[in-house]
Amino acid sequence: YGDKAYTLVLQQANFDEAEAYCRSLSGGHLASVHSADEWSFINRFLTENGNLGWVWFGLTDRVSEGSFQWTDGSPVGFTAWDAGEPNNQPGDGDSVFIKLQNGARVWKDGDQMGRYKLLCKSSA
Ligand SMILES: [Ca+2]
Ligand SMILES: [Ca+2]
Repeated sequence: YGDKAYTLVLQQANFDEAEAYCRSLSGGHLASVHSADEWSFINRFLTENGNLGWVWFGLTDRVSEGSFQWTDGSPVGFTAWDAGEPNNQPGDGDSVFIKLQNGARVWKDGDQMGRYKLLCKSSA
């Protein structure tokens, strides 16, 4: 989408491992999302690649509880939280993953040690 490359990694990792892997790509971080159009693109991408849910992307409030930031440092604007999220659970709900439920993808904060697949965004 735009001038970025998106890479889906099917091997499961915790949030830190996921971000570290994405940083090994040129200009890479766990994916940030900045518009409804980009979110639609990511939804299509995950649908076409195994109809995946349970995927890490780049949102976290580990630095300051309750203040979510993208790991690539870009400003937070667009969000697609599930109803009732973020609820800072489980744990502190430090890191956010994409969940597929009832045929739609939503954002949920969860335990950063959870092991999920990952979506990176890097320079094309
Ligand atoms: Ca939290
Ligand atoms: Ca939660």
